[in-house]
Amino acid sequence: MKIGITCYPVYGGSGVVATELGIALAARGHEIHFISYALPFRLGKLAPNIFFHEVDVTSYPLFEYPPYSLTLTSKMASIAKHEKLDVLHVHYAIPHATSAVIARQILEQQGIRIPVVTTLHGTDITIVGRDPSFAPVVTYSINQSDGVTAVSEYLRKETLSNFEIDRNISVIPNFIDTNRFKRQESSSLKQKLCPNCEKVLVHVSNFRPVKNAKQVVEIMHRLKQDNYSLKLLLVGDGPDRVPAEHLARELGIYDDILFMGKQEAVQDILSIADVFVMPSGSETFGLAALEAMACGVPVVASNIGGLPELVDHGENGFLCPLGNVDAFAERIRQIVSSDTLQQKMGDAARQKAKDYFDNEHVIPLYEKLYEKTLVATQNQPNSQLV
Ligand code: GMT
Repeated sequence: MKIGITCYPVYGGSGVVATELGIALAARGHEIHFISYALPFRLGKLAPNIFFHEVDVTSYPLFEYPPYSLTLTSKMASIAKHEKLDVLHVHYAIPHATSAVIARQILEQQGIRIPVVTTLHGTDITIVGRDPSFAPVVTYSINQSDGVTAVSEYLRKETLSNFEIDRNISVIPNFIDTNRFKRQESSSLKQKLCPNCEKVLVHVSNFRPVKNAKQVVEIMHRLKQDNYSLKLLLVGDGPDRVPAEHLARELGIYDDILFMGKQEAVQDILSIADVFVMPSGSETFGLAALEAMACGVPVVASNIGGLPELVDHGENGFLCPLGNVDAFAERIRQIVSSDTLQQKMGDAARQKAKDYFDNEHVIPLYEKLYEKTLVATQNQPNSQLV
């Protein structure tokens, strides 16, 4: 199939999922056209059947706010027509689903039919989408899509209970290439980062307030009070990085933490991790936790959102009450003080990633959905075309 994919190309779970999906689909023989304002950061080298179409953000003195959604719409319509796309798959409702629905209408006027598949990721529903200034357009765009997916059962239910949705939403979870994300311990990396053989806690995020990065520092502080030999690796960057650095200095534990910033080879860092910490205030799925699990790392996470669908409490990690720093510290203490428990939970984490979220299981679900929407669109009577 020829598939157009639109996503936010910058750091963020939805962009990662969309990009990895495009790469995986291309590896299965599909032709992929990314349509976005920048090259998706995880794309790396382009394969012969992966194309990128950049959307200009038109500037004109009259436009105090350049209408990106409209240039995106035009680009989608043009690429779909000239590249003869079979389906447009957009990630994140605002504005991508809206642009795709209008692009489809433009093409219908030219006698061209193309189904729109929308994947809901999280903040497009749980935070931004609920804002009354966006809610009507989110509702419309979801209802007008030919196929809609949510990344967890939690997000599916949230969408249905917060918006007036009159169509089916399928759950297709985040996925992972377990051949790439696997534990490949590098003793030299461990030696360099943790010269005193400390146990390693890892947190990976974009440091948006919803990720509660400062709580990770507080948790580390609690653990250090008990004289545990620990190192905390904080990977990623964003608004809460500097406040987290300040807090670490204030608490006198700055030297026990490495603020590593954005990193490409996350799997190498996860491979030397003993526990992954995710105290998020909202998380529809928790892709970063899945990456850790695939690398055999037990996860200690907030008991919220879609995280209970990923982390089985007591099996492959622990779920803690939101914001309860003491509970997080206690659970981490439990894991790092028992090699047997850590090994058992790490193995169970890797097994869950392989059994439920491997590319091999999840990518075909998208392929089936594309085929279904394509058949339904082709079977529409001509009178339904404008
Ligand atoms: O997590 C982020 O900050 C980015 C955000 C996004 O919308 O790009 O990620 C969401 O989508 C990911 C991929 O489906 C999920 O794994 C994340 O849990 C979800 N983030 C939140 O719900 C906060």
